[in-house]
Amino acid sequence: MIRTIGCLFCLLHIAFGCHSGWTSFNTSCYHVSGEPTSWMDSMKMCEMRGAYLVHVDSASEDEFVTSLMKTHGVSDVWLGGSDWSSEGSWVWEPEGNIFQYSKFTPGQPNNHNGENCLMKEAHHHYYWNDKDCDLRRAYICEDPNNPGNPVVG
Ligand SMILES: [Ca+2]
Ligand SMILES: [Ca+2]
Repeated sequence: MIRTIGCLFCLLHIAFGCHSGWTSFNTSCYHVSGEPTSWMDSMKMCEMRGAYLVHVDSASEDEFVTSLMKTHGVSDVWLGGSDWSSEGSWVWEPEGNIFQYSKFTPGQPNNHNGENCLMKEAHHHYYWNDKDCDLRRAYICEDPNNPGNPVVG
């Protein structure tokens, strides 16, 4: 039954889906950039595309992002989380929503030398880590308005 519903969504996405270069998952479209970019510049690049640096709100979305990383051959990506405004309080930027879901590597976040930006790392089994915001890495933008999703609200 689930498989049938999934296929129905696939068909809808072919007709009304995400723009070229973007991948559909639930109510959002996602774009992977392999261009090594700082966390702040990643935020800006996503905003220029009418999106935001990806917010990972569930285990299923986290698994989807992992699959995107594998498909695009990127080992580390910036996620849109930060504890920049209040040390130890992790929020999704730019709105500042507190994490409802998180998947930090054991021992992380450790604020090593003042790390405030959220990265997902292949060499830590795709778990999360706080990292130096100035590091240049790949990033994933999320556009929450998936035109292929028939559910409104
Ligand atoms: Ca920190
Ligand atoms: Ca860290």
